[in-house]
Amino acid sequence: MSVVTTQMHGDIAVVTIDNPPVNAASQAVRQGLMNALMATEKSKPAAVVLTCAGRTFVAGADIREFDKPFLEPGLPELLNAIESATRPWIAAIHGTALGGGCELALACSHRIGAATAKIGLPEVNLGLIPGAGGTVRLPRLIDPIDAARLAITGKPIGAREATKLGLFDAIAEGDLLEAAVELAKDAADKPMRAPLLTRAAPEVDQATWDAAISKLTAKARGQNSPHEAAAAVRDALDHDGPAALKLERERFMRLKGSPQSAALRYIFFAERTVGKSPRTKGVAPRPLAQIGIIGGGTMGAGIAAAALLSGLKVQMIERNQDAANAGAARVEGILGGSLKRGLITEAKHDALHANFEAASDYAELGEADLVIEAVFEDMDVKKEVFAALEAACKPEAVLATNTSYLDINEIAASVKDPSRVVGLHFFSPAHIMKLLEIVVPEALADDVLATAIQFAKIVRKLPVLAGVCDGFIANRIMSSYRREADYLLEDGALPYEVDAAMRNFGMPMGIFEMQDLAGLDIGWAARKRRAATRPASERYVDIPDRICKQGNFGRKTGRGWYLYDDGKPTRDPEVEALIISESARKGITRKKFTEEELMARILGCMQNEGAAILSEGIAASREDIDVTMVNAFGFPRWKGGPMFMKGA
Ligand code: T1G
Repeated sequence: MSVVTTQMHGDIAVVTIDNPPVNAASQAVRQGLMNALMATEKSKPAAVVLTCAGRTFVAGADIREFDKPFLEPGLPELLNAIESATRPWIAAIHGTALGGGCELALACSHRIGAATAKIGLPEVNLGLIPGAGGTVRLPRLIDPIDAARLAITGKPIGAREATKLGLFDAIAEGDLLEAAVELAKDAADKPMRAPLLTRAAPEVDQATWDAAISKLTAKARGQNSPHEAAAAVRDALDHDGPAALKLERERFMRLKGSPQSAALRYIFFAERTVGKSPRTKGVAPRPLAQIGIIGGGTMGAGIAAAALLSGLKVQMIERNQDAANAGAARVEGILGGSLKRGLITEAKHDALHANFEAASDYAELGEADLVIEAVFEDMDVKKEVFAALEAACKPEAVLATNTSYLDINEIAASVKDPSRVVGLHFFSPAHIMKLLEIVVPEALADDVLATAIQFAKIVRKLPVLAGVCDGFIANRIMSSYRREADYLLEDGALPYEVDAAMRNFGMPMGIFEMQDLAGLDIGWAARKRRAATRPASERYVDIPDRICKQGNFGRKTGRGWYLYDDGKPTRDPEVEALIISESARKGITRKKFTEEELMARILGCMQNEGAAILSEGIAASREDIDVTMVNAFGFPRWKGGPMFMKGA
């Protein structure tokens, strides 16, 4: 059955694309559209409505075709043909018209959106720029600075903004198709609009342009595509349509062959392959309506907010009512922030509160389907909590721990039915960070695993399955990164050099800055906890302990690895003297490292730890590791992840 069909609605031809799941502009879709265009050019309907079946208008070119041989008709050729049609073409947009979908809509003479429709040019997220006229047609339809914003940020806009900017002609009040047919009839009675490609581009003075572009590309860090998108739109302003189209295509093809685009396309699909397990095929998850959270601290409140914002009912339990009230206040702080930023309405904010209660009696949890503990990171405390949960909750309730390194097999063994215990490791702030490590203990039941994965979907988290070990995937790799950075200090580097190297590599901040932010006392407590089991043969760097013993824990004490006189990190000569004296005390001749050497040492240790994680079966694939590192610690997406960089 063709993925493109045409029906007549009176004298309006309605062309429908039906290519699930997102109507990507595959070769079959492009060929189907070309055939529909040829046919309607012959049959001469009054006008044509272009619509899509399923959940969304065309969400882009088919990314899966990028690494395959090119297949005619190409999207640019098809869009030029549609734009030259002798009758009006009306794009009826619902869902998300993205990338090639937005460009297809631009090739049409009119555009009408459902009220909930979104439209954008997210190609930069794949290391690309629009490759079928988006950077040329858009600035000829809307303000060029707004056109540049869509191309550079990759962020879609809603129907209201699209209409305000002139990208949509209208928003459908009722049924989208009916409204589109009415618009088509109206357009049929009017002179044809001049194709965008034939229109002169507006003038934008260089100073205004430069100021806008530097703001829009400020967050690009080491990613090239936002800058390339800016240059492509500038080309569109400086050349006529056809010439600009040629320049855009050349730029697109160059980027499509770039390592950054390969990495970004890899991580795009990697994020859609993780969180699946053969164990849960055909296994129904348990019900998930009522969630219990034990602990109202930062993590507990963040998890509660994430669950509330996803429509779940939440009960927070703390050790007494004062602590419960404090936890509730933290949850309100988050929800109030969402309200202030316009992310939720007043009504939604109030409805969320109606779904939330904070108490101190475990007996309140009798109806909870899933309870997540986020209490103090101490095994005895956790076991007490699980014993209380076992007594209070219904037997089919799933019991989860948010521990970031304790042995979940041991926690599970402390209850009668260990098959109901799973790890749900959130990253702080839990209502914002996308990654959720689902830690799989040995005794876990398949339907409990399915329930954990379903929970991740409901709270819109990115689930990665991890085996039980110290630190699971994320913190285990970061611990190896931290150890290697300490070794580098003894071997000759200074904190600011290591941090500068890793910032230039693309990390959001250096490891020493990060530790100062989190508090050096956290790592110190972990090292003391592991002291008894640390292999005597393991190289141990005393420098961080020496800093902690002086009571210097980072930002919160005004100094740690760095000094924080006015809140900004500056080099601390006493720390650097301590580092140099430690090398001498250990008889190490310090050496000067280049930035590349520092990056290589750290990337190498991440890759070695990742290889061990794979060989131990803690992670099932390199995608699990790369998705974790990109989403938990800001490993540069445009590099794909430490394991992608290592090669297949
Ligand atoms: N091509 C192929 N498959 C795609 C796809 C695409 N463009 N977009 C999504 N999928 C698959 C995805 O892999 C998953 O597959 C399923 O659809 C559901 O996706 C010429 C060159 C549209 C907002 O960058 O942002 O056009 O796992 O899980 O959360 O200038 O998908 O089910 O087998 O993400 O509801 C530009 C990318 C392409 C949009 C839906 N377009 N997609 O999100 O579902 S380049 C994009 C998304 C381009 C032109 C250039 C999201 C979504 P499976 P999902 P979702």
